[in-house]
Amino acid sequence: MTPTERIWHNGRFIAWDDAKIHVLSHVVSYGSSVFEGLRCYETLSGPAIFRLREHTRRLLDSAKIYRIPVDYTLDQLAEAQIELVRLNKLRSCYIRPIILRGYGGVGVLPANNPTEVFLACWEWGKYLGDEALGHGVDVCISSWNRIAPNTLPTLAKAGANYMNSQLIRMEAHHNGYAEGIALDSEGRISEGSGENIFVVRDGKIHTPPLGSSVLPGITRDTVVTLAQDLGIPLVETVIPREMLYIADEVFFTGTAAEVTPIRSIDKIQIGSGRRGPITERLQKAFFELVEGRTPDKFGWLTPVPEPVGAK
Ligand code: PPE
Repeated sequence: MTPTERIWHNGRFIAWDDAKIHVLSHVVSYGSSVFEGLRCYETLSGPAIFRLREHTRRLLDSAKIYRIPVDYTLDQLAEAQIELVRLNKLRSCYIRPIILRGYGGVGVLPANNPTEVFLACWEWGKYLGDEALGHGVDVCISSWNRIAPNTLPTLAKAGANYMNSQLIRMEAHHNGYAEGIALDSEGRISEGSGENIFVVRDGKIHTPPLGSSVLPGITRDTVVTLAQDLGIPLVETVIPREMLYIADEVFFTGTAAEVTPIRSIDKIQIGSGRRGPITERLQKAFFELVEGRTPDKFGWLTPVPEPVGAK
């Protein structure tokens, strides 16, 4: 990762190297953080942040679920992210907002632990490897289940949830797979360690509902909307594990992973073993939109003004 110049902290811009917290901050012992991940794309008319309001809303929703008080409004945080990208003079980047419980009292019950808000960004390339988008990835079903209902809330994008994601991702990596797919506590398909999942059979797309312990992905919502727009039938439904093996196409969605085809699961070839036609259509629609090559008819792109000092 190449550091950028500035990080936003509690209302002001500070140097990258100064964005630090005390080791006894509540978040370090107890995992009390919520965060986001957004991409800013270089479009034909300059840099633009994709679905800024939806991501910022989910950030505040995550904080609300965990009773973390936040002093900033959605508008203020959105504005700060635009300014962050502009100040760092980036054409395209990944933005990582983080809200955490800071240094103060000790103990699980947060007492006098101030909320710290950070917004950082950096250049981030392809998530599951350079070949992933075109050729697809080889993945496995994880031996780790996704977090069960009434344990940790999966509608919150909380730091602590990613201990579960780490187990899934590390196991997959150690066994030579690009990613792992987790089942929920009922044994139904949930999601990847950092992506939502879509399954295509006989021209119809299926994706697990929010009740299957998934993160309500913004890219998931994007693909649902694009499928509707293209007239491709899509249902949100509980999906049994074996449906993956007999699918015509399976793909992941996520801010980092974008729309990534899956070519094998547990060494069983999916469909033709290559990116399928529906995946390709959705991928094309997705990239045309985020790169500003088609009209932004859903109002999902927030332009970032020219960087300071630009010619
Ligand atoms: N599920 C999980 C568990 C998840 O972490 C992500 C995003 C998604 C689904 C897709 O959500 P969305 O980005 O809103 O479409 N994972 C982020 C974290 C990646 C990381 O390694 O850090 C991301 O894609 O930015």
